[in-house]
Amino acid sequence: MTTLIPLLGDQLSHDLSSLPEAPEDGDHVVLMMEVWDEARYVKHHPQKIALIFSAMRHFAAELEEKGYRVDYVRLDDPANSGSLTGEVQRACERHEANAIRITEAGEYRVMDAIGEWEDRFGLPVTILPDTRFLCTLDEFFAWAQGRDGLRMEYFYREMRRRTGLLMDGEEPVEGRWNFDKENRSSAPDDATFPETPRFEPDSCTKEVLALVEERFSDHFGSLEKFAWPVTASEAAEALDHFIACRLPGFGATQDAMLIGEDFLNHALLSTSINLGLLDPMHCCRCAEQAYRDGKAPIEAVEGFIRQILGWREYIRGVYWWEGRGYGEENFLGDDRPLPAFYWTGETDMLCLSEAVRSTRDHAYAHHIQRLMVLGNFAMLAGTHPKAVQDWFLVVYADAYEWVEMPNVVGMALFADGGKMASKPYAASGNYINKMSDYCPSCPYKVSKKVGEDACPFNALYWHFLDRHRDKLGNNHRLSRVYSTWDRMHEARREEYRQSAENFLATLEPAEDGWAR
Ligand code: FAD
Ligand code: DLZ
Ligand code: SF4
Repeated sequence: MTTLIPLLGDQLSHDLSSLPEAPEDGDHVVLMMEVWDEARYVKHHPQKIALIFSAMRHFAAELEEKGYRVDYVRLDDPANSGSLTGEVQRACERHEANAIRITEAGEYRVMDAIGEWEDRFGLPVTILPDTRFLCTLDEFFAWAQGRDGLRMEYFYREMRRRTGLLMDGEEPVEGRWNFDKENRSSAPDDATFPETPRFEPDSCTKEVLALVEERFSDHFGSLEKFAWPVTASEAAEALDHFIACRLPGFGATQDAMLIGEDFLNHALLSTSINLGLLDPMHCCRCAEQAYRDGKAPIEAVEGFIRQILGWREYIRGVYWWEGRGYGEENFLGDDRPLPAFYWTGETDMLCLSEAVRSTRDHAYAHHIQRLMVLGNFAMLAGTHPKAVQDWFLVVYADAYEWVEMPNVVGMALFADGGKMASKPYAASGNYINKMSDYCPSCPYKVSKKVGEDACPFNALYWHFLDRHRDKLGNNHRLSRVYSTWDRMHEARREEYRQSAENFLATLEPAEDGWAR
């Protein structure tokens, strides 16, 4: 009785629910497959494909070393059918499997494929929950049931209580749940940041890099600076380095942006956590320990833990709670194609060209660049949510639909009409100027509100609020900005409208073929 255990590219955890605890527990074969369909359903950044393939190959070797039977299908295997279903079918025949066991996939698309296997192959298929999250889907659904808005802050408090993280008995440590106010400073111009560890490619990764270079050279992004952790031990090293060197400054510079500083004090751990190389609870516990040992301040540690225990779990819950239709939402009725510069980086707006450059070089941009520069601009310009989703899914090494899509739809674009955020994350150039050192070096003038050389964010901000007044006008969190707008002379308002429209007319749409 052979059980086939297909293990997906983002399921690289030794305690995965589908894996037997010990290799000798029953007759089974673990199937891992590099397939064209997964590598190409969107045109992922080459670093993302290389990261996944290299991490898969390293993980397969670790399983074999522990004594598991592993069947690993490489992308360039001439018999490779190119799809997960095709490879599972071939493996069932090769190993005369009587049953299939798999841990649930992270997204609807792959779950749909798995759902067909039982009928297709005439074998029992057991789908086990993914236990690598800190909140089960049933727990999340119970929390979400009957609520009007799904506010992350309340979910997060419940998770703190449930896990005991940063709790003194029933109370949050230092008497507060959230230290965000302390985490909104801009980075001083002379700030220095510790080097992030680079994980130099070993021979396995080099082989993968050559494969990816050859097969995916038409994708957006460069492979040159590839330095991601590809094993659990490298990921553990990255975590230790972050806790010791960057966590203490994490809070203070969390929302800051600086020219040429692509990482600041960010953790760079999302790729490892999402692949399963790092356990999210372990990350939180290590950060908490640093606080308890007096090595990192509460605002840094609370901020970091909130990202993982709060945001990450909440985003995943929203993805499954809202259902597949969530990706179709378009509350603001936006229909503009994605501007070409998201792919080419060719724009004079320095904040945007810097964010695209970092994205191209590292398959990474930090949160505030994603939300307040790239996302904010896409929303202010009225870009179609599907085009924005495709871009975010393609370009980041940590992007999987379950995490990318709610972040784009609910957080960046307000395309869900406020299920996640109580107001749009819309900002003018003033915010970017406050949080970064970009504006003095930008050809646009952030202090100018309208006209050809004015910072485009300024007029776009008002244009956005004005054109969506029917949908946003009664949002009480926007009442002050709408009063400001109403107090302006009509001639001034018209200048803003005209300036924004003149700018929008200059935006070149992206050519087809970059994302799919
Ligand atoms: P840090 O800033 O150091 O944060 C620590 C950890 O917290 C991250 O590693 C991550 O695991 C978690 N985290 C923080 N914020 C979020 C969040 N909003 N959602 C989920 N986890 C979070 N994150 C992804 O993992 N994949 C994506 O595809 C993705 N797409 C995004 C798209 C948009 C429009 C926005 C606004 C955010 C997106 N994020 C995504 C969330 C966040 O930007 C990244 O997790 C973060 O930038 C990763 O870098 P880091 O590890 O240095 O994170
Ligand atoms: C993202 C990805 C890529 C690029 N390639 C593979 C692959 O070749 N084989 C595989 O098993 N998984 C891959 N993945 C990850 C899957 O797409 C992932 O399991 C789904 O996105 C669900 O989160
Ligand atoms: Fe960005 Fe405007 Fe500042 Fe230029 S002036 S960097 S466009 S915010």
